Amino acid sequence: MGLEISVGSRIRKSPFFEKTVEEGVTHFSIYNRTYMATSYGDPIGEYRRLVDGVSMWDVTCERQVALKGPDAENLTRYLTSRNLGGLNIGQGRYVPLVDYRGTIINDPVLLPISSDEYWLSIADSDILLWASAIAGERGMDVEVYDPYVSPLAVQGPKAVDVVAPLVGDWVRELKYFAFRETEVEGIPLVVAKSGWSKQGGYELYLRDQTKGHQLWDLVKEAGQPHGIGPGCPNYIERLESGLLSYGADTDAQTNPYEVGLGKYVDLDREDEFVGKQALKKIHAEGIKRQFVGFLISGESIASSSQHRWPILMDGSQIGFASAAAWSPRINSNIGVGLIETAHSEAGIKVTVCADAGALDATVVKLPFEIPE
Ligand code: THG
Repeated sequence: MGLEISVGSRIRKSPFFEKTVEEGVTHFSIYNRTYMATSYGDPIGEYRRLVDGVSMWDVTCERQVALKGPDAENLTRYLTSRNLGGLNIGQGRYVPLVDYRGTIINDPVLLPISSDEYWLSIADSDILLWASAIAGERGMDVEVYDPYVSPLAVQGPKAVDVVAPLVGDWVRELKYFAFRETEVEGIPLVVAKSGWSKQGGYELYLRDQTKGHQLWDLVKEAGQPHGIGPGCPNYIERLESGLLSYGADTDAQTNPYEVGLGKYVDLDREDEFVGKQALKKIHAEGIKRQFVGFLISGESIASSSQHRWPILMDGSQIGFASAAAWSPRINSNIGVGLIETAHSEAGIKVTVCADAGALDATVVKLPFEIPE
């Protein structure tokens, strides 16, 4: 049955949208009310390109929420459980956000643009509404808005050899999550060492939405000698690397401790932040679920399914798998998911109720071990 989703004007199109279509994109998802390319029809080829070479992908859906004004820094600190210490302009950080119940509501990358301007580069939930409501209720002197900036990711071991000739050799020295504002052939960019893969690479944040095609072509051309090709936030590589996918791996009860983000919670901070009291309680009581990996038996399974797969132990459900796929490097099916802490130790045998039937699986720690 050829079910299709209509492409209309109420969902945002990226400035690279036509380029992705020209490159042969076959699937989109919707993320932050934006079309997000998720496949070019060749999952293993796209994976290989990322792991062995270089891939470029459109993450316009990772919207920026700009906080600007005298209280921008106060608001930033109040919104996240992380202790930001001395914030350095030009040095980004991963800053999970929780609500007043201590539940994760987003896991943005923070970009301190200047002393009175901070961007939250967000995952899939409405942080603009959240941040502007909190700022308004607290009477803070800060503007909260979408600055219309669209990231283009260049990822893979050869990404540096594509981006350095284009932008400058200084990108070779950038620390992880560090960034700088620059221009390439008149295109205003923020260039960051970041991206949702563990293969290394950069994100080029496009600041002029009329120049998407031009930027796409420049990157593609610079990447030709290195075999660059189009890709998407990669389903298989992120599983292997144990990168969290907010909204896929998390549910309406997930707290940071369950999914390995406890290191971004500082309960000893003297200042208040959203969720502090709830997180103290959760921490004192101990977590009931844990985010783990699964090595899953059987023939190669297609990338996951439309639903979460129940995980059983001795016939009772102990959690769910939120994503699963064949891993070419591990040479096995793998998955990730949240299961009861009591049964989350590495080596425990479980059953994954996949679409195609019950599969034997073993619990492993994240990230997966990748053989050389
Ligand atoms: N790009 C941009 N914004 C984003 C994402 C992105 N916002 C939402 C989402 N993706 C954020 N999620 C992550 C999760 C992990 C990492 C990056 C984005 C990551 N983590 C490293 C790790 O786990 O090893 C480093 C963590 C650290 O140093 O603290 O890279 O893709 N623009």
